[in-house]
Amino acid sequence: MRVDIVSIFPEYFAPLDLSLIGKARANGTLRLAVHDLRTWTHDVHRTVDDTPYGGGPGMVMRPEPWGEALDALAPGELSPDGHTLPRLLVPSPAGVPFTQALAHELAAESHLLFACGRYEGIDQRVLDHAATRMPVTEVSLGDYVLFGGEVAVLVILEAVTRLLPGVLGNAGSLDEESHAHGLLEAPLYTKPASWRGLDVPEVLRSGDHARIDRWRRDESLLRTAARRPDMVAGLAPEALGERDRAALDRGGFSSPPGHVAK
Ligand code: JD8
Repeated sequence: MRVDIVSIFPEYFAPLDLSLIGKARANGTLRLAVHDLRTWTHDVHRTVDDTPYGGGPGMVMRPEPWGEALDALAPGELSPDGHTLPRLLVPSPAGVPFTQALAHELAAESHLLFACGRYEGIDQRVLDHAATRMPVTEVSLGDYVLFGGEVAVLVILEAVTRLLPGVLGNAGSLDEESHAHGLLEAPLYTKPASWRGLDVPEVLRSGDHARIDRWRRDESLLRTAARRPDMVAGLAPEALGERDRAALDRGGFSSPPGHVAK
């Protein structure tokens, strides 16, 4: 997969040299380039922002440097070669929520282009113009306010890169994490069996895999009901069996509507 990132803070992306993302870059799975938006300014001050039309606080990113950046990185059919039509991703608190499902969708693309806004954001015409030449998605990490899009791009790239073929070893391939089966994961333990007076739950040391599976399932259900009632409410009725409903009931949680026991 090819990835281009445009930002006024290219130094933000230094962590992408590290760990498994760094390895994916080194072995060619991920071809990543970070670009300084100011490359596409022409004035002595390398200006990228100006005051908002209509008034209001702060500054807005001017369209011209963004237009030139996108022309250079997504030139379309007229390009000399080596260029593919990218999907443009623009982090914004007004975007669609970034989810594991969207991470899977992005992992199937051949070329992603990220535009990192700062200040109050980017002039809308940049996105409107880009949308006439390539798919554009405004994406939000969640309902809290960041200073700009850089951290969102780090998060999105980490979630996407680990889905690329060959990035995770066998350990990860089967896992398909909490968000796939719709529940939070049960707690984890390792050695020693007793630590500072706290013991690993006996069931996990019993070797009884049926009991262990049932215990983990109960813990997942109770955790999810306590922390993410929205996820429990969103489960398909057939996702909860009798024993699941009994576990929730023992924990003082009511199960969402489902099949009535006969
Ligand atoms: C991009 C500028 C800051 C946004 C005024 C100052 C994502 N989940 C998320 N929260 N915030 C962002 C995000 C914030 C950004 C930019 C993403 C560019 N800002 C602005 C509008 C209100 N502040 C985000 N993804």
